[in-house]
Amino acid sequence: MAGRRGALIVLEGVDRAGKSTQCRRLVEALRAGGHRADLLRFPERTTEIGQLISSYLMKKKDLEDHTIHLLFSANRWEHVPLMKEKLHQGITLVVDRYAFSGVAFTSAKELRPEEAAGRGNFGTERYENSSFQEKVLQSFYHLMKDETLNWKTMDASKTIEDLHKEIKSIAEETIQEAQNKPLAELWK
Ligand code: ADP
Ligand code: FDM
Ligand code: MG
Repeated sequence: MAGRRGALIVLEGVDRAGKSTQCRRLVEALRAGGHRADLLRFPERTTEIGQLISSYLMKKKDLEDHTIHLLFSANRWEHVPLMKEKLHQGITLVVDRYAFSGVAFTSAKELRPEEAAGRGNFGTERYENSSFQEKVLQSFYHLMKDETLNWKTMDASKTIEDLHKEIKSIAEETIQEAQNKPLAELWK
C-alpha cells in the first residue's frame, strides 16, 4: 500500500517579500514538529544550468529572453525526479519560488518590450527595480485566479514571527490534506 505522501508548499512573491526567511523558518518548525521536510529553491544555482542562470542574474552574462526562460524551466525539470521521489517518500517540500516566478518574471518582461532588459540599476541583480517588480506582482495576481492551485495570500508587511505562525499553520493543514491525495501534475 502506498504510504502518505509529502506536500508541495511553494512560496512566491516579489523580491524582498520575505520568502527565503519564511521558507527556512517553516522547514525548521515542521522538522521540530516531527514532520519530514526539505527546503528547495529555484533557481537552484549549484547545477551547470543553475550557474548559467546565476551569471545571467548577476549581469555577468547576457542571454536572449526565450533562452533564459527555458533555462529556468530546465532548472526545475532537472529536479523533478528527485522532487517526486521525496514527495512519494512522505517528505514535504518547501520551495522558495517555482514555476509561478517563471511565468510572472518572463511575462513582466514581455509587458515592457520598449525597455531594455536589466536597465534599472536599483538592485545588484537583474530584475531588481521597482517598476519591474510591480509588473511581476500584477502577473502573480493573474496567476492566483487559478483556483485549482490552493493559493493562500500573505500580508508580507506583518512581522517575521506573525507570518511564520500563519504560514506554519497553513502548511500543517496542507500536509494533512495532501497526504491521501495522489500526486498531480503541475506545469513547470
Ligand atoms: P526574499 O527571499 O523574498 O527576497 P528575504 O527573506 O531574503 O526575502 O528577506 C529580505 C530582507 O527582509 C531580509 O533582510 C529579511 O531579514 C527582511 N525581512 C524578511 N521578512 C521580513 C518581515 N516580515 N518584516 C521585516 N523585514 C523582513
Ligand atoms: N526568476 C526565478 C525568474 O525570472 N524565473 C524563474 O523561473 C525563477 C524561478 O530569478 F529575480 C527570477 C526571480 C528573481 C531571481 O532570485 C532569483 P532569488 O533571490 O534567488 O529568489
Ligand atoms: Mg530569497
